[in-house]
Amino acid sequence: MMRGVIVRGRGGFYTVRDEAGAEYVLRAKKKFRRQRISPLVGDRVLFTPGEGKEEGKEEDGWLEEILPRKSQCLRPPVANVTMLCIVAAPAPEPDWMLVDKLLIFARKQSLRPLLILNKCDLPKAGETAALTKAMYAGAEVDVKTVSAGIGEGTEALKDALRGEICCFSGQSGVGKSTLLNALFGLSQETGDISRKIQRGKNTTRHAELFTFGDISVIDTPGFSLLELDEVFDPVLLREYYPEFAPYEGQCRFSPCYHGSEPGCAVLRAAKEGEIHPARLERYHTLLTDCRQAWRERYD
Ligand SMILES: Nc1nc2c(ncn2[C@@H]2O[C@H](COP(=O)(O)OP(=O)(O)OP(=O)(O)O)[C@@H](O)[C@H]2O)c(=O)[nH]1
Ligand SMILES: [Mg+2]
Ligand SMILES: [Zn+2]
Repeated sequence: MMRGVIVRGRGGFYTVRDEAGAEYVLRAKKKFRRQRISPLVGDRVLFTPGEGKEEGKEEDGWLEEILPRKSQCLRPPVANVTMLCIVAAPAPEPDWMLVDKLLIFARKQSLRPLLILNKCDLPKAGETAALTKAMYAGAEVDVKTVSAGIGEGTEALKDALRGEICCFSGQSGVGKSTLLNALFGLSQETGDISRKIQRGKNTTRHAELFTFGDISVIDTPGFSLLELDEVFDPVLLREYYPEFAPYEGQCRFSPCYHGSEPGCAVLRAAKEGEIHPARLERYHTLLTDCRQAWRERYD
């Protein structure tokens, strides 16, 4: 058997690249379906290559084993990534709730988050960058400002990606594919926003892994809806907000959800301008959702 990594999957066939860079198209053994395991882009696998066209018959190669995953995402569906690159831009209008959910998701999976603000060539970019820096100042996430269009900030971004397996995620139209094209000289299809809205579709349809020296990147289709996958005790939600950490243990009640409890140190800090009000407001929305899901967990 040979060893490789899944770089893309389409209609039941998986393309696997071996260590030497050769690609093989494989079918997954039936046992995966029985075990309810979907092979994912990024999976490290063992496989048997096909026999090729000998005496008129072409034999498929087989995906035999999926090696243990270091991380797993369902949306986008990828395995073994180490860094979650959350891409946003002045246009389309940023969905900050999606950014917050992706940050929580990254922390839950122990992925390094990186917030990339693309399209800094647009007139509104200064305003978006200022808002981003204000909202995420205490959130322990690096923010990189770039333009795939004019090539600004791309070298610094590349340096931030070194040694990582980076999943590019975010809304459709923020420029994930354009950015990867600019960074690595790829020629993936990109699409303008007005056409996307008309068609209501993504330009990128499938996740795909690319490797360049010590950087691996996965381009994924954009999305706007993200459910925090599993139901968890709402008291844990606050742990995904590093800006709350300095105030933990200082609230009147213990545990405190930092919801609307009197004597809450986090609410006080927000009032004093130490925590951005919009970020806290979205936390409260998520807290409400999380509490409801938790109450209904046995229904
Ligand atoms: N002005 C400007 N436009 C950009 C920049 N980067 C991308 N775009 C444009 O934004 C549009 C969307 O780019 P894509 O790369 O297709 O976006 P995507 O995030 O890959 O979208 P999906 O594949 O649908 O998820 C295209 O018209 C790009 O030309 C940039 O830095 N500046
Ligand atoms: Mg794309
Ligand atoms: Zn509190």
